[in-house]
Amino acid sequence: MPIWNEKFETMSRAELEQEQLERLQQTLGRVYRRVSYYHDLFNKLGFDPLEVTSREDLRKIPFTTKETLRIAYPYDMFAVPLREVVRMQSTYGTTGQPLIVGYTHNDIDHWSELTARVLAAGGVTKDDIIQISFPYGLFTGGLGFHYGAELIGASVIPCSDIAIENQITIMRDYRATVLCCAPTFAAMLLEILDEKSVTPAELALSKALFGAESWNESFRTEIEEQLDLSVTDNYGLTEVMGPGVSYECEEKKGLHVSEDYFIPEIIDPDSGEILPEGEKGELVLTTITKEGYPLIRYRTGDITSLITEPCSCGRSFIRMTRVFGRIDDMIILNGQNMFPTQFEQILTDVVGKTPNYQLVVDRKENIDQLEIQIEVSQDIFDDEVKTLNRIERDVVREVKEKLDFIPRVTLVEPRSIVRRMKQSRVIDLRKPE
Ligand code: DLL
Repeated sequence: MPIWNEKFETMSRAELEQEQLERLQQTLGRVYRRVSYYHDLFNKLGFDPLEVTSREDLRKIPFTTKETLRIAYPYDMFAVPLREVVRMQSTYGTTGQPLIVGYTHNDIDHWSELTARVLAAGGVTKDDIIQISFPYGLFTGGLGFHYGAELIGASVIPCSDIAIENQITIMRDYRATVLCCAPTFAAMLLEILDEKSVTPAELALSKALFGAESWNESFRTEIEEQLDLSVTDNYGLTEVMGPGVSYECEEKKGLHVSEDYFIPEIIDPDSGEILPEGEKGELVLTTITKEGYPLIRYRTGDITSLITEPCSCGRSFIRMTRVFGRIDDMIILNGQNMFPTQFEQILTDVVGKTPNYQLVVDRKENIDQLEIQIEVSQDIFDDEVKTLNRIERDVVREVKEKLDFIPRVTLVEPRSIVRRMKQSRVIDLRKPE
């Protein structure tokens, strides 16, 4: 698979670290001069950006949290005057107060470079026809990939606000070779292709790039087999840029972080201690090129780990493992921490493919209760009670064995659980403590 930017993506670690240091020094100077939050913070700490001589000096600065960004809403974290901002994007806003992020011309150019790397690593070339099914608008997925795809020279079909049935017609008639979307969209696509009896042979798709939500290896296998294509994962977040922070290559063994733009760290989410290499914890990112909305040691809330071992693709960037979950999505049941992805794996193993599901948490007489609602296909639903009972029993047994908790399982008909991008899998009915 061609590497989009050989010079940077395969740079020696020594050169890369030197580049990072220089970009970090510039960024720290910029935020000190232009963002009052960092100006006051550095003064309080007695931290002088001019004295930064190694990447490790970064550790002297406390983390930036989402709360800080919320307090600064709308424009107080911007590091340039609004006349230099050429685009604004916002967090999707499904929960809490949205955040606005501003980009300068240079930021947009950098962002296009970053998503071009993601697309090229997923096999996209100028000969491809790429259907971008991420929402365009304040959400960063649509426009983020659009610019990267144009930079590569692929033919873009900006397809977001069209009903999925019509997207299938477009995909087939326009001979789209690449699909760029959220895993939720892909799951719905599979269902509708099946209902309409559209076969992969009628489509020209050979690659798909999924991001914006967590998904798992079983789903990759399922979609690769059913649609006869290759799928890669990519990760990003609005506050830090949008898509383009990290991406899988053809090896599909972790996501390369574009380290010439972002410095990653992994911390213990409770203590804030930096964790040893390879340990799972919260990802913290520092932007080192951004002009409009630079962030220093931003706590992403995403759980992952870093892999420093070189990848056989030739890229020298560190890799992060698939996002295991978000700290906000962690469910605490009778004092034990669990993540939806852990349930998802169990359900996938029992049902044979990743089902649509929902975790409903409640508390009765001071004891936490969990109901797992699982959508099953119409055939299974109409099948003998024996099959339904087996699924219920197996899920209860596996959850008890793997997560040490006894849930209640309810099997529901297809399409009875909301399936929407970024929809949380957890409904917590417990009153706040
Ligand atoms: O989801 C940006 C994006 C768009 C990334 C398209 C990839 C593709 P936000 O709406 O700000 O931005 O949501 C960011 O989504 O903190 C993660 O929790 C989650 N997320 C993003 N990519 C992945 C992924 C975009 N590949 C939040 N796997 C992040 C798991 C992901 N979770």
